[in-house]
Amino acid sequence: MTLVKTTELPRLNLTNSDPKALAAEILQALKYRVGKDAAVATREDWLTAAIKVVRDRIVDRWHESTKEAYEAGAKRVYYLSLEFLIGRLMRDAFSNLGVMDAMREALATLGVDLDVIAALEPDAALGNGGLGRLAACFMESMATVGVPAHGYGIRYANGMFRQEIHDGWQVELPETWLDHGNPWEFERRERSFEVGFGGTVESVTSKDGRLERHVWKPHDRLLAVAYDTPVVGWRGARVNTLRLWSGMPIDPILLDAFNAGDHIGALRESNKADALSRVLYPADSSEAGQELRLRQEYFFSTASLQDIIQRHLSQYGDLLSLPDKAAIHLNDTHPAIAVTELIRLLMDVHLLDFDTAWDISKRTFAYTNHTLLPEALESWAVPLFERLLPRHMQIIYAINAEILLEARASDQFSGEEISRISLIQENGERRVRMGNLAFAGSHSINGVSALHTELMKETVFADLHRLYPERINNKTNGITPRRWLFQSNPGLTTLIREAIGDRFLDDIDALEELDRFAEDASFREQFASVKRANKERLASLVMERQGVRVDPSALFDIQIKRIHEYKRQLLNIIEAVALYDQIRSHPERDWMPRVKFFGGKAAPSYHNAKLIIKLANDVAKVINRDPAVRGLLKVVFVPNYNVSTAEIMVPAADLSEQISTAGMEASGTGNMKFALNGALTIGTLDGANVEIKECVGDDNIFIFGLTAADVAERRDNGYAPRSVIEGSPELSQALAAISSGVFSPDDRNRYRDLMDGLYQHDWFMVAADFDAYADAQRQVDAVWRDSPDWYARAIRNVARTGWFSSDRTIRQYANEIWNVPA
Ligand code: GL9
Repeated sequence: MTLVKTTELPRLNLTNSDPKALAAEILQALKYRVGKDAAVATREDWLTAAIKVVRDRIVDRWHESTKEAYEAGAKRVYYLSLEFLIGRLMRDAFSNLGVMDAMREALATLGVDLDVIAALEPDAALGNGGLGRLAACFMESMATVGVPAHGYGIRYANGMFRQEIHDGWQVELPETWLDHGNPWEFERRERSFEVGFGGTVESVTSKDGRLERHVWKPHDRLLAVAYDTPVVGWRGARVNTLRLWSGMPIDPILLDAFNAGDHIGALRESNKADALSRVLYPADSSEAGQELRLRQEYFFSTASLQDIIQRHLSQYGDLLSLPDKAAIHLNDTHPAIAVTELIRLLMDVHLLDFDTAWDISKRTFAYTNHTLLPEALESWAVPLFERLLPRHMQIIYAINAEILLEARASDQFSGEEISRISLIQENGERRVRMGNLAFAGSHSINGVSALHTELMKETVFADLHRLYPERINNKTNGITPRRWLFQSNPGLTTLIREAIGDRFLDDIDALEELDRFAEDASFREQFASVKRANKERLASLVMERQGVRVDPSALFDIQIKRIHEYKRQLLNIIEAVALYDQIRSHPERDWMPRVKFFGGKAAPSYHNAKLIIKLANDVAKVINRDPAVRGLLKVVFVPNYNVSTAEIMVPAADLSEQISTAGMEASGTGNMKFALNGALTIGTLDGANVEIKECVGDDNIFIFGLTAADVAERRDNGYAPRSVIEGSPELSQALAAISSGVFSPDDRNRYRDLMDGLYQHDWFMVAADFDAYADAQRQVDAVWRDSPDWYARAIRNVARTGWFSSDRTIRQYANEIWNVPA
């Protein structure tokens, strides 16, 4: 094992944070709050007790923060997101409060190892991937930069599924993160709101026959109950609230049915309510389009808005000032229904007229778009929408009339363009377009990287952008350096502190001072030994979990993210196969040992994605066993990739794979985590890779392949993958091997269709980019061979990627969208 020094992060001046006092408190908590004696306590009990002791300190800051914001009459930010991919909270909270080492010592005196209990904490996996993780980073950054904010979402009882690999195939199992209770949350039964579905809309008219208002009489009704989790900023700067809603029946049991002997039917209401917050849809960048999903979206949107309105009214007494005191942010279109719900509440409950309600709405909402993939742009069939939310359908027609009138009046749109602006898609089945609704109802619409934002203007929102040209703006994504550097890479954090001091802990831009250490040979060696220790940690994990041995001195090449054709794990696997051929045909060459790691989940209904997982495992099996490879290449698929696994894999990477088809990855955030931890990127000019390249400099990144413009042009001009494949001997050989069953001797046709797809259409341009990618990989080998140069480049990556902190992103949202100080 490589020994790496780690130093504790600066402590906060908290009362009673010396280890002795903490140990006594932990024992108290164990006894009186968990109800256990130390002699019989399980490790989970110790975990709960330790968390409760720190949680008490968080609550103190929480109340102070809330009170400060209230007394100052501060504008609040409400972040509505169907996903929060939080991961574990203990290390985050302990570290941000500066009590990590004190707690470690305190627990040690009680015979408890902090690292052991930390590993027992389940991941809160209330999200699919990048979009949900971004929401979690944003929550931490808002607390850090001092933005008073509430996150609103759903408290799924079953989060993202657990992935097992059986014989190379993905198997999905339910994730039960609440099994041992959740020591972080506070249930707020008193904070519950009614949610309705279906039914009819009645109009109330005055004596003279004028329409006064609409009254929606829902058919189904249930309650949304709040559960609050405090979110601590760095050094306890602020504590904000993540409020997650859980479904509850109004009548837990239908007694008449029960007494009549219908014991199952008696629980009908209860089951319906339960279903709303039961499971996270595991669809990634694609919509299941199912009724339950729309119900979930409305459920959490209405509860959140009722909560916001109640808070606003109790402080300010009227709703005209709502846009001055509340910024409501729509994280993708999932909460877009909130636009119509706010208007409904303002009109039907608070008796404002449509024009006023519409104006308040536009000044209050802002919307972030996270993907251009057409299959991910939500839309709902009009009959379904009308049946579940009849009043909202009326409001949609009213909004549509407004915007189409504006479009017509502007005299710049053809009939076809106007039909693209409409909230209702008319060709084929009539559908409500949620992206257009979110756009129309918001004053700001942002993309998540410079390239993505430009493409938004040119493609999906071209017409709406022409109608409202001041609305689209860019906010390049970011990641919190607390979780993704300080906590997950303590070795590197300590090394940086020794080199440039502590300023970067509070001002990440100060990382720039590390740049000159790229030229310092002794620093490079220390940097390499930190990386080595992180790689050993990953090697042990893979050994423990999978019994696979990997050599930490090999280049660790890592692609971890959802499995999707546009992310092109397939390109990477095919390159591995080609490399395997080369190593066998040219054993005399000076090959650099490499381990290719893969990790990621596939949407359960996504056939090709699941097949790609199987292929990675099949290829791994053959290559890893072949003595002719002499350990020069290994392929490892790490099962159940999640936030906690990322925290171990990211710091261990030498090479970060960011190889999506240009124009398709909106931003990416894994790319930022890797660069900040000193991995070099091999990637296309896609998403935030473009900006990473600008920050780190062309020499410190491996860029290859078609640009977004090239891809569009190739697609327009009739791209013929077959001739490309035939022109590349390495590629043809690799495809032929996979297609003919070299890696699937038990089912030789397993990959035939997948490979045929590449010959026939190759929508994702795997063939078109293959040679450029393989060349870039050989350049990687060349730089890796010259190891001081490699580490110099790695150090420059760390030094130059502070800009990708989510603190920077959040400050931009605060200043340019929300109009709150930060
Ligand atoms: C995504 C984009 O695909 C990513 O490129 C982007 O970094 C994140 C955050 O902005 O949003 N959009 C999207 O639907 N997902 C993203 O990751 N999907 C998942 O979260 C699974």
